[in-house]
Amino acid sequence: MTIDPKVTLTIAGNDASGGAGVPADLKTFAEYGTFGIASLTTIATMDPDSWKHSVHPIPLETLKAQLETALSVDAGIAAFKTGMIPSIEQINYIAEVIKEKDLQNFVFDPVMVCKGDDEVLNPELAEGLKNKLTPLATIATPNLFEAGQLSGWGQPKNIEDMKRAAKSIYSKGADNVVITGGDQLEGDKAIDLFYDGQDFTVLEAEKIKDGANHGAGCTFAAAITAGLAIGYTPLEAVTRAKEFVTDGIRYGLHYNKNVSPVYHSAHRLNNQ
Ligand code: PXL
Repeated sequence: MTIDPKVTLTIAGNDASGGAGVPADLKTFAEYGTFGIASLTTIATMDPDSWKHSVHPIPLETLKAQLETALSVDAGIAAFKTGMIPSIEQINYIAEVIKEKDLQNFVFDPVMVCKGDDEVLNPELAEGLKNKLTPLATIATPNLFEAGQLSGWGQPKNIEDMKRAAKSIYSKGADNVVITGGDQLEGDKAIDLFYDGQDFTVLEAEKIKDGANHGAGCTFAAAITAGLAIGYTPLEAVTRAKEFVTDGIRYGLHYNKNVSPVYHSAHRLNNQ
């Protein structure tokens, strides 16, 4: 038997609690049968009592060395994603590498804020994400807050607002946009909106009461990445990623009094 896995790469931060960031990405990549590689941008740690986040950026030179290693894989990178990026220098460098190496299938998760923490990335970084990485994205995956920042229209409150934001982000150069409303919009459905420049598709799932949603955004974007790597179309990748993350939220882990992350293996275990 020959097994010839597609290679997937994440350029993101380590969440020391294992639910979001690189741990979410690598576990999700493995669930899809892809061979995951990570280049770390930063490390996020959480105070056990207050769950206040601290970020510990990785030096630019160390990110460069990791990417050199990652990109030396003979099979090539079938698809990749970005997550938390702690500095404008790193954003600029990552954008340069994507262009120089002509990397394909880029899932751009414009991480600007962590759940459970009020600290939003500084405005300079939001501008960098908007101007340097959005134009390169195959699929951009902002949540409502991030869609408001990338579009400049403020946080969408309903599907019409989401459509306007998606069009704006598309016009900045992303080939496809999926805005994750998650459980934030009114009503009993968790709603995401996909836009490919022509058609809007509303994706619905049941809102899960008390669901474990820490890391849901990263996991969703990682599942889309792996889906593109194994040949799904953007809409197929997004649709299946929503099923994947919905099971992760439903069967998530009670980590401690502060946080409940999605369980990245739940979709497989629930469908065996
Ligand atoms: O969920 C956003 C996120 C992304 N990346 C890292 C994180 C978090 C939230 O905690 O720690 C590394």
